[in-house]
Amino acid sequence: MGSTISRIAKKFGLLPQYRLRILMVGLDASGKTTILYKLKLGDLLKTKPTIGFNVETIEYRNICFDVWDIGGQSKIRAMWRHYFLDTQGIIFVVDSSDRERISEARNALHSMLSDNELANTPVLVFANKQDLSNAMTPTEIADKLGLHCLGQRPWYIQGTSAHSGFGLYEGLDWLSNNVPCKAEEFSYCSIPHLFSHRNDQNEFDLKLIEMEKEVVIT
Ligand SMILES: Nc1nc2c(ncn2[C@@H]2O[C@H](COP(=O)(O)OP(=O)(O)O)[C@@H](O)[C@H]2O)c(=O)[nH]1
Ligand SMILES: [Mg+2]
Repeated sequence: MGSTISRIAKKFGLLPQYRLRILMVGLDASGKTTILYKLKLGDLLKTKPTIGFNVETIEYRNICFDVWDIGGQSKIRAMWRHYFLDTQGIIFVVDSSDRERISEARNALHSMLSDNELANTPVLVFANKQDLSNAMTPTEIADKLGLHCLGQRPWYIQGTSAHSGFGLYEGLDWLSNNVPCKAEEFSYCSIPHLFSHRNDQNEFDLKLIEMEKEVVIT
């Protein structure tokens, strides 16, 4: 039944054909949540530091991007690895104006990519906040993050401004062309299945939410 509906929907171009599980990470205040809701709503939201995660499905060019925006404060960064399973693409967000923490961003990126679960997973870097006058260029950020040392792993850096939306869809274009996806990955876009990726996901997510009580937001 499901596959018949899928075939009919596909034929008439009614529903997205693929869904991709994308993890969006980066240091706190790099702009992840702003990007997520700019893509989702086309609008700017006033954000507060993300404790735990936000997840939204973004439909673009016949693809459903399930984007998990995971909090980036140092205490929460240790938890990123719990989300790696089944991840097909990574968006790593950098605040291009934050020269002081670019080496911290580099360390966070390389430490994450050393995890076996993410071997060969394509990495899209959003060099965000390009609207700020003191922003580093994407080329400069690529050097400072050591992207040229990533070997065979597909990577791409895109200058963005989450405020204006500049560059965001160009980045998704690159991801959609570089994430290996198979025809059988076709499915409908609905949020509930997101929690079926792993049995202990709910339990783990609850732990993250619990952390709200512990983490001091500065
Ligand atoms: N100027 C500028 N500010 C941005 C941009 N993206 C995010 N911000 C601001 O950066 C701050 C942190 O953004 P947020 O999305 O909460 O960062 P997160 O911690 O990575 O989720 C907020 O005040 C945003 O309005 C951008 O492209 N340009
Ligand atoms: Mg956030």
